[in-house]
Amino acid sequence: MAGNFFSKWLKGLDKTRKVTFSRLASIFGTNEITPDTWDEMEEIFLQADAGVETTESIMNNLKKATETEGYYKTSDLTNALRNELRSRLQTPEDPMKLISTAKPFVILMVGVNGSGKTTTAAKLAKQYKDAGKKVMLAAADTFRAAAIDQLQEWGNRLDVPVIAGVEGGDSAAVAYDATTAAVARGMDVVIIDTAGRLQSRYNLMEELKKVYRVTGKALPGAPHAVWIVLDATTGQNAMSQAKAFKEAVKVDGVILSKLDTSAKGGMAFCIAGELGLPIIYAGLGEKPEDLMVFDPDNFIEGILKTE
Ligand SMILES: Nc1nc2c(ncn2[C@@H]2O[C@H](COP(=O)(O)OP(=O)(O)O)[C@@H](O)[C@H]2O)c(=O)[nH]1
Ligand SMILES: [Mg+2]
Repeated sequence: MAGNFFSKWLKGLDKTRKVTFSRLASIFGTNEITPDTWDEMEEIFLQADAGVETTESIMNNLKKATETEGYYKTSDLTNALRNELRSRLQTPEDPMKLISTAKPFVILMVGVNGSGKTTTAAKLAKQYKDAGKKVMLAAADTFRAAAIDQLQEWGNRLDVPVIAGVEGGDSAAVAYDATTAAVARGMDVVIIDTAGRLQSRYNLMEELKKVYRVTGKALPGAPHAVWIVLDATTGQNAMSQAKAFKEAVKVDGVILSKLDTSAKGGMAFCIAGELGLPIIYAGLGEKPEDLMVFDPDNFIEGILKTE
C-alpha cells in the first residue's frame, strides 16, 4: 500500500524529476564542491521554476551550511539540500479532519480559467464521498453554459447532487442556494466551483468577493475553506495570480494541479515562503482518483530519486 502510494508520486513527478532535478546527480557525481557546483545547482532550481528569490535563498543557506559545517565534498551536500527543501514545504492539516470541523463544511474553489478547478472539485467530491460523507457540488461558474454542464456531468458520474444556476446568472445566488440547500438536506460537505476568467480581472474579483460574502450570509462561518487551484505547468505565473486572488478573498490553501504534466514542480518550494499558504493537495492526473493530499516527504523523494 505504502509502495503504491509512493509510486503514484514518483510517476506524477516524472517530468519535474527527469527534466530538471535528475541533473543534480551529475553534480553529486563529482567529488569536490567547486564554484561550478553552485552555478549548476542554481540553474537547476531556476529551470524547475522555484523562482529567483527562493532559489537565491536556497543557495545562500546551502553555502552558509557548507561554511559552518566545513563541507568540501558534494556528497556532504545531499542531506543539507534535502533539509533545505523540506523546510520550504509545510505539512498540510489533514483535510479529512478539517472537513469534519463544520457541518456542512463549505469549500470555495478559486483560480484562473483552465487551472483545474472544476476537475479538482469533482476529485474532492469523489474522495469525500468515498469516505462516507454526504457531498454536494455547486456550479457557481455561471459565465459559460459549458462550465455548468461539465460539473453536472461529474455529478452524474459520481452520483453527487449538483446545484446549478443558469448561464449568465448570478453566481453568488448559486452559492447561496447551494449552502442553504446543504444545510436543509444535512450535507457534510459543499464544494463551490467558481469562474476564473482573467480578461476582466476587476469584475472577477468583485464577483468572487460577493460569492464569499453571500455564502457567509447563508451560513455564518462559511466558506470554511478557500482553496486556490494553481496549474503547476504555469510555474511562476501562477504565483502572481495567487497574489491577486489573495487580495480579494481570504485564501487558506493551495491545490497544485497538473504536476504530472509539468517540469516546473520546483514552484512548490516558493508557495509557503512567498504566499504564506500550505499546499493541501496535488493533482497528479486527470482521473477522479488522481488527487493526493500533499505529502512533503514523498514530494521531495519523488523529485530527487535517482533511477
Ligand atoms: N494532467 C492533468 N490534467 C488536469 C489536472 N487537473 C485538471 N486537469 C485538466 O485541465 C483542464 C482544465 O481543467 P478544468 O477543471 O476545466 O479547469 P477550470 O477552468 O479551472 O475549471 C482539463 O482538461 C482537466 O482534465 C491534473 O492534475 N493533471
Ligand atoms: Mg471550470
